[in-house]
Amino acid sequence: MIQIYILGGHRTILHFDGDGFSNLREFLANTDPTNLEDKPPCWADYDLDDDVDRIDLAIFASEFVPRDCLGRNHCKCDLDFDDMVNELDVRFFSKDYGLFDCLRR
Ligand SMILES: [Ca+2]
Ligand SMILES: [Ca+2]
Ligand SMILES: [Ca+2]
Repeated sequence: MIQIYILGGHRTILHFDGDGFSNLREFLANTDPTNLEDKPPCWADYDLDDDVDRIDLAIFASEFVPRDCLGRNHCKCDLDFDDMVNELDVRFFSKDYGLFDCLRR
């Protein structure tokens, strides 16, 4: 959570171009937060079946516990790469939930 403030302050959780994704998400995905057409790819398609559905939710829920994701405990649901699956990852996951055609994004 501390990294969020270092990366750009409170405004990084906002989104300015209206594409529905936060500036932090666009920063992490290397997409343009001022371009409505440039959107981050699906991150939460954990089972790689081209959508983000209840199966991905079950995978997310299995990792959503306070634990260290470093080393052998790698967590695929740590979407912001802060070595924890926490509330910020929930925010990212919830934005992806219901997306389909993930392989074409
Ligand atoms: Ca954008
Ligand atoms: Ca999926
Ligand atoms: Ca995380």
